[in-house]
Formats: sequence, structure tokens, C-alpha cells
Amino acid sequence: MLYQRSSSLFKAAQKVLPGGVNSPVRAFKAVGGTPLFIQKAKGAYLTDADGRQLIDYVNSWGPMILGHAYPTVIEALKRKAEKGTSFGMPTEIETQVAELVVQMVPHIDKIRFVNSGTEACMSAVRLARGFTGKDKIIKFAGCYHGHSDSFLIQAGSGALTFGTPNSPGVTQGTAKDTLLARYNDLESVQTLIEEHRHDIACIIVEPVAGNMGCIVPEKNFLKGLRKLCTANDILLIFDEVMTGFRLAKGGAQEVYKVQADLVTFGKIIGGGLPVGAFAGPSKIMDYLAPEGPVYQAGTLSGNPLAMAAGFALLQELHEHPEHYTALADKTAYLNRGLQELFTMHSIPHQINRVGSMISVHFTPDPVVDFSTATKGNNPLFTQFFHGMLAGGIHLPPSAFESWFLSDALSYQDLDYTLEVCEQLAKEMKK
Ligand code: HOZ
Repeated sequence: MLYQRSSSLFKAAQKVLPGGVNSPVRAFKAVGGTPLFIQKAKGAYLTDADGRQLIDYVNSWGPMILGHAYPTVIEALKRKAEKGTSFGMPTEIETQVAELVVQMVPHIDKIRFVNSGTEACMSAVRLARGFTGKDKIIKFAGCYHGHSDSFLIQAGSGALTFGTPNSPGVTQGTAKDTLLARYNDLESVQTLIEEHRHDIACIIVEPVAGNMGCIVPEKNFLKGLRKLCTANDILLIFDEVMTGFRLAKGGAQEVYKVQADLVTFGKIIGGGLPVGAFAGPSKIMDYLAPEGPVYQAGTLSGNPLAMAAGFALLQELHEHPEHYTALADKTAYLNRGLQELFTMHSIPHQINRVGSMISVHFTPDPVVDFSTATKGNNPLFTQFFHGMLAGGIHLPPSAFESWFLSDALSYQDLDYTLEVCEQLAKEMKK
């Protein structure tokens, strides 16, 4: 049996962890079957608890952009760990990572490190509210900005996967301050602004959506948001937890040439360790405690291990931007191959891709927002997911997640992935 050990580990986990996991998507509920338990990973490959090697297209949901256990990251971690793992006091490496990020990302002067993307988005919104003196925020249906209360309103990712995009436990009081617009629909944003003209502190958006599958921003969508924000004294927050340092050194701001007022980052800024951050110009960032009145804090913020790993990874990306070209080429190659196979076998599909973020939606119609994303054929996705897994390909266990490629993938890995897909496509129900 393929998943014997994973299955017994899952049974043990279910006794002591709610649902047997520490983050819902991992439980495989959307696709059924036994969640994979991972033993180790190196480069482009995972080894599961049953000792099977799998080609990884999840890459810890993005940060392993150069592959797992990247040598300079591991070396930096080992060296740092010898010197102690947490002090709750400032260390030099925090400034070094901050200096590097300020060089790589456009339009930011200062950065605050936190422990996750959730914390980063939650804190950025608090700062936007404090800075503007306004309460309401606009988010987009199907976008996911972590699990802080304000964002669990038509949220994507696991919340969407499990049919609870509006989570119980979020109070009416909180929910009323989150206004919902449609992704790629500037008119829906304009209408909300007209209705709440003096009350909106910020618009938060995933510049490339990755939590309802991958969704590409239409031409002028991000530029249009910028214009609306500027005209109405609203701060624009780019949630770059997925796109930051992945699409380009400077993330989506660089790719789409749109300036955000605040940007948020996730685990990639810690080389895959538990780190998040938010950043912006001094004028806004100095509104944070201890300089300003908006409070935000954390003992593990700027943790030396996380900073060491992040510095090693970001430095490699900074010094070798050719990784981005290689990644985009590899992802385009996969895109073309998948497209040919599904077309040849008359399987209705859409493939959305930006750089090294890509996903397959099993629907004949373009997928541009929450409503079109939810029209995908989920039973077909489930069949695809399990077929690929049985063939040794690890994809996200939900149609509502982006795939993330790593530069450790070889063209042989991609060809093998397409071979597995070809076998499967012949059997997939139309
Ligand atoms: N919701 C996360 C991806 N968008 C998955 C987190 C995890 O299970 O690690």
C-alpha cells in the first residue's frame, strides 16, 4: 500500500491534533484519501513517510524557490544555531536583512519583521487604520490574507476549500468593517468607495491571486486600484506573501510597475522559516511603536535563525536574478505541455500562470475571480490530483491553491511530470 506509514501517522495525529493537522489544507479533505506525512526533502524532491520520492510543486507553499534544504540556507542555519536560538533582544542580522530587502523591493524605506504572513497582513491593516484614522477595509472575494478575523470574509485558500469562507467566531462588529469587492472588477471597488467615501483606510489585494488557484490580474486592474486609492486617500496594501521575491526581486510592484503604500511578505523572507514582514515608506512605518502610536510586538520577531536563513536565500536571489528567468522558462514549458495534453484529450481546462505561479482550473471558461474559480470541476481535479500523486507528483491538495515551482526542478522532472499527466489524461472523465 502506497501510503501505509502516512496513514498510521495520520491516525495517531488525529487523536491529539484537531483533524490530525496544524493547518487545514494539509488534511486532504478537499481531495479525500490519506494526507502525506513528509520525512525529508532535498532540492526538487520530497520523501514521504513511506519512503517514496515525489517531485514537489508545493514547495512549502512558495518559499522553497530554489528547492528544499538549499545548501547556503542550511549552512547559515547551522552556524547561527551554534550561537543560541532566540534572545528577545536586537541582533545585527535583523538590520542586514532589512538593508537587503530595502535594496531589492521598490518604494520601501523600512520593514518590520513578524512571524507569519497572517501577522504581517493583520499588522499592516492595523497600521493603515492608525495612520489614516479610518476603520473600514476593502478586500476581494477569494483572496486570502491569513486567518486574522478581518480577513475571514469570503476568504480563499483552506477557508474556501472547506466551504467556510466566512468563519464562525468572527464577530459582526469585525465583519462590518470588511467590505468585499470582486477581483479584476474596478467598478465593484468604485461602488464601495462611493458608498463609504470617508471611512476606508485601505484596500488589501493579492496582486496575483494565489488562494483561489492562480488568478492573473487583468491589464489595468492594479493600476486602477492605485488611482482609486490615491484619489480617495486610501492606502493600497499589496499582500506579497506569495508573490514577494517569487515573481521578481521586487515582487509584483516591480513586475506590474505599480507602487503600493504597504507590502506584506511571508515565509520566503525567512528562507522558509516562520517569518513574515510588512514594509513601506518611513512616513507610514514610523507610525509604528515605539516610534509612533500603532502597537505591534513579538518575542520571536526578527528571530536570529529565521533571519540567517532569510539572508542566505535573499542574497542568492539578489546576486543571481537569472533564477527568475530560469523559473519562468520552466513554468512556461510545463504550461505548454499541460495545455497540449488537455487539449489533445478534450479536457475542458484553463491554465493560469504568472512567472513561476501556475494552476489548472478544470472549466471551459476563463477564471478571473472568485465566482469563476468556484465553477471548476472539483471531482475532475480530485481525480487529477490523486493520479498525479500516485505517479510521484506532489501538487497542492486543493483546486483553490496555486502551484509553486522551484529552480531545483530539471527539465527531466518536468518531462516526467508531463508523462504522468499524459497517462492520466487518457483516463480522465471528460
Ligand atoms: N493556506 C495555506 C496555503 N495558501 C496552506 C498552509 C499550510 O497548510 O501549510
